Amino acid sequence: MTTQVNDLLNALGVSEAARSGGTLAVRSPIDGAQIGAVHEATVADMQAAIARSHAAFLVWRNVPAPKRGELVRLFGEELRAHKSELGQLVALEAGKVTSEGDGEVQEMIDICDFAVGLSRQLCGLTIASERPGHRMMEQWLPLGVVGIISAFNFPVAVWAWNSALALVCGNACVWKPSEKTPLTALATQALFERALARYGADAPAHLSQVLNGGAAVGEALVEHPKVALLSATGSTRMGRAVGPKVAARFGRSLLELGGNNAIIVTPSADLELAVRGILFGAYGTAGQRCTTTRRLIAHESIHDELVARLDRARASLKIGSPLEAGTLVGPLIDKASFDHMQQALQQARAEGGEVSGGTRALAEQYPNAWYAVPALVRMPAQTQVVRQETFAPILYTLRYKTLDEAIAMQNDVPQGLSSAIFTNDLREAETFLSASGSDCGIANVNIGTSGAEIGGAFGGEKETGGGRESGSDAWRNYMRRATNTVNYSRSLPLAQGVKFDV
Ligand code: UN1
Repeated sequence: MTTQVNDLLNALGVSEAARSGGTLAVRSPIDGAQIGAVHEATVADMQAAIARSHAAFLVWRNVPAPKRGELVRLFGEELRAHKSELGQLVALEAGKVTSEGDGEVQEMIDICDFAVGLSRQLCGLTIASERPGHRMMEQWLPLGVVGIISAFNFPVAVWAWNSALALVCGNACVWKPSEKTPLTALATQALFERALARYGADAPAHLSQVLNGGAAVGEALVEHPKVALLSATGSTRMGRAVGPKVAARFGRSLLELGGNNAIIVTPSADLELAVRGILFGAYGTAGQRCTTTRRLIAHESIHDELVARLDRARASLKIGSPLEAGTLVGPLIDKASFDHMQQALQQARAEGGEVSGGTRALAEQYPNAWYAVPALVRMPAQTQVVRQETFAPILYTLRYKTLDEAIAMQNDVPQGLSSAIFTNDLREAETFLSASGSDCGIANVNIGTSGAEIGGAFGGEKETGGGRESGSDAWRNYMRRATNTVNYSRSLPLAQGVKFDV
């Protein structure tokens, strides 16, 4: 495992010195083996990095946006050329199955392409002025230093959503990755630096920096007054700590926090499609996506049949090393995660749930890793445990009588990220998407809750934090809006008919 990781890091351009001899031990969730010892930044390092980043911003903001796009285009080229190496490293460090590791790098490439196009379309409005000989317009201007805190489960793609947009928008970035995935971050940084070197002299150094370290280093990023936007992905608990601190200094934050995503299946649904959508949503990535399907709300007329089919399919999912062909469910990230899963299952039983699966798997083969049999839990009602996000492969199943009841149940959780309905009834689909339907940032019909494309805005409401990243007009988060009124007449009329004649 270590040799494999070292070969990949060499190919990706991460120096031996950067990945060994440090205090942050990195373990592969595949077998628990140590695969690196990364140097940790101090709070002072973070502060110095933010100062360098601000200096880079002062230069970069004046480079025309389409020229800034050229840097992101070159970065996208590096990612294309190294897709399989970086994807493999994601598999080794985060424990994702290879196709999902590769898919994550594809997501980075896609957002780079999107950002390059955007670099010629950072448009503001022209607005009619009530005054003769006046023109009003708005401009979108670079914002400043963008701090990015990312989670282990999408160790590189979510950073790319933020940084590709932030860079074309004229900002400089400082990245604090998850302590569980520092190697993929170093590799991404190395690829970015190659792009920077190819771009040449117009780009300032320190346009994008990565600092590995613990909570104190992250906190220094959150609290620094020069960080204009702090984009954080992770648990609602983390967001509760970060959001108020950024707000207290009137900084901007973009929060992408927990989800508790449900799929409603109605009597008219294509059950075959629904089973496939629910299986990937609930158990893909071993239940460790913020968009993972955690609840199934099925109509009482089809509930038993659907749940029985799901349960059979669940039991046949191949659990194993993500590097082996055919594996669909890899390991949990660590023991703490497995323990949380067990606690949730125990609580579910106490609340009347009937649990299938959920036990430890492959313990003999991998005594230091944490594989779990995906769990399906038939719940009598949406009890407390169902209302919380447990970052593990647990699907709670619930039954409903009327669509109104199903939608109310789907919305009756603190989180509001993703949701879906499987139906062939147009009325049901449109009701679900309407103002009185799903209250989530993402609402789908006949596809699952996870695996969103980058072209749409990504994020959700309530405890999910309200942020929108990635596609659509999410770029506006990374810019400041200036409203300009230009007077090209020879008089000075005041708005609203106010007179002030001197
Ligand atoms: C996350 O889990 O933080 O929609 C992001 C999806 C992925 C992104 C998930 N494109 O599942």
